[in-house]
Amino acid sequence: MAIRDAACLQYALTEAECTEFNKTGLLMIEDALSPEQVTALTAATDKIYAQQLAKGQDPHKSLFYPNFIPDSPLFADLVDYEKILPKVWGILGWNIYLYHGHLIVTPPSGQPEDNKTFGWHQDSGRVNVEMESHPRPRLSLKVAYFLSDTSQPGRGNFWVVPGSHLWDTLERAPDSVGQPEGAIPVLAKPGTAVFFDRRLWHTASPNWSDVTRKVLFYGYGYRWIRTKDDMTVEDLWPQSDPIRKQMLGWGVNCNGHYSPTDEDVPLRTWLRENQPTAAA
Ligand SMILES: O=C(O)CCC(=O)C(=O)O
Repeated sequence: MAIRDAACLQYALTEAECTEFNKTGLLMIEDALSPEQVTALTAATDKIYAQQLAKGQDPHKSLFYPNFIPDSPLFADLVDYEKILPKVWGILGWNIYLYHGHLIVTPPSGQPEDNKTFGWHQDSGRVNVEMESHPRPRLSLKVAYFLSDTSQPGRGNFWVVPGSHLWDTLERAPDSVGQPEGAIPVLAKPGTAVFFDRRLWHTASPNWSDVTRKVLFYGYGYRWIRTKDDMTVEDLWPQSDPIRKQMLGWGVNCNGHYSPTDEDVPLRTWLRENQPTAAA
């Protein structure tokens, strides 16, 4: 369900959630998706995966599939999902949109378990080099919806170093063996939404199990940040309500990304009426 009336504020970011996210760079919301939603989203994901396999995708390698929102109305419905978007604006404020989205399917690797260092990184590439400040600015976050069961390690889990969002560098284990100190696998059941700060040092990991991992990633950032994939979502604008349209990157003109008018940011108008403390 999209953002319509104040009922969605039952899912507003709580003080405890805010403290947790600020402290660790991470927030897990279990059962954000119902089992029925997980089943339907999994079917939509499987359809894309089958198409990509038919096009030559290696069945033992991860499928990284950006710009997936236009592929199914079910994916578009999560852009302004009432259980999640209130927490996103609780963290970032109202001048936001979906700057990036990708779907990842991680099949069993078919390889024996090893102890090689994973691909640790912060999000946003050159932003981390070219922006002067310490700690780095938050700018964006991702919400990862887990469709498959990664509640046990070894299933291609998302890994993080909690609290590392305030670090500019990550000390890696020597000789590319082992994981950095403090690193943990995120143990997420199907239906869990995992929020992570873009600065949090994180990584994917190999899937040594026989359970194919499926995750949907939604990246929210300020409206003055450029899209990070093609985001060909313009065709969805006409049938979207104003807040979803804002999330899908609509705006009056370029200046409105920096100095938004009320028309640019219907979310601010909605907040003025329904959650004035968040409208500032
Ligand atoms: O696939 C994963 O678990 C990690 C995804 C990731 O690194 C990202 O979305 O930035």
